[in-house]
Amino acid sequence: MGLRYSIKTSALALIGLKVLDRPREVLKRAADAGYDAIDVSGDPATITPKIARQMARIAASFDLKVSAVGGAWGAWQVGEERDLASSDDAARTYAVGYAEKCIDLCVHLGAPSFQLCAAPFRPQYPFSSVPIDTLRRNFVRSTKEICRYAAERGIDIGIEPINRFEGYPGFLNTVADAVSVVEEVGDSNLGVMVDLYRANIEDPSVCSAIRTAGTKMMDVHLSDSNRHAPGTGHIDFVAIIQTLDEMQYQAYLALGILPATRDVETIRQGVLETSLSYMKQLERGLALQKSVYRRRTDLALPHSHPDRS
Ligand SMILES: [Mn+2]
Repeated sequence: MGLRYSIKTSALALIGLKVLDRPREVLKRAADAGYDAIDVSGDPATITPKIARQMARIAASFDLKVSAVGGAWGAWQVGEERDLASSDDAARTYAVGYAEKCIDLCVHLGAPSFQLCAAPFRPQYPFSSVPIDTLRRNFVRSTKEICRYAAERGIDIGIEPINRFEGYPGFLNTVADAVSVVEEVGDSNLGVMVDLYRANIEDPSVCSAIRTAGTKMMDVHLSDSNRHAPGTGHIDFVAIIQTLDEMQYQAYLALGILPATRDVETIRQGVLETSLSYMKQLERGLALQKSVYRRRTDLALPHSHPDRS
């Protein structure tokens, strides 16, 4: 089926491969590991247009595309408030401005899409201090502004639902929430990014999250239930690959592991060795199943059983 794989630059940084410090060496390592693309962390304050264009050129020299720019929305990532759902209009506008700078970064990098989240500055668990309707109204307004800016530059926007611990409990936690916001905004350049680790926490099942996103799905963010390498947790990747195959999914699976362990050697293996080989072995397994069952139209593939969805 030939899925395409991208690697987040933030995952490479976990093992000391910082793309801004040593772009040629780091991008070569990503290409040698078998990735098709990189997913660049949204840091427009550091990645100037010149640096971005240079990064894209070096990536292209190794046959790597730039699949997306990922938003740094969490306060832990940047230490400042970037809250698209804020009722403080100055704070909300500041977050929209950050998104616009990241959209410019997409243009310089040749990345087709940028990712949005609704992330409060302070944790809200277990209940949001702001009514859900208010959060939604603010977020929809921000998203409309961002989509307009992005459309003028040929960039797509993907909303990534996040769990109650990182986001707002009750708002934009599930893929169904994200799809309903996409439908309300109604812009054609707006879709959903499905993060498997996060969908595993809040959605009915990871495969149902993927099906719910359907044709609105942009990239899939790849990690297991423990946010470590695929195969180390309890997400059913056979069922996921089969679901993506049935949907004729064309975009990327972007590896974004962030395990609790700080053991650099196991993270290195996950980033550079095991994740891709594991996924590609499962793809080969599915191809074998399909060839066995091709002539037996009376039989469903083993993993098509409804219990697996
Ligand atoms: Mn993600």
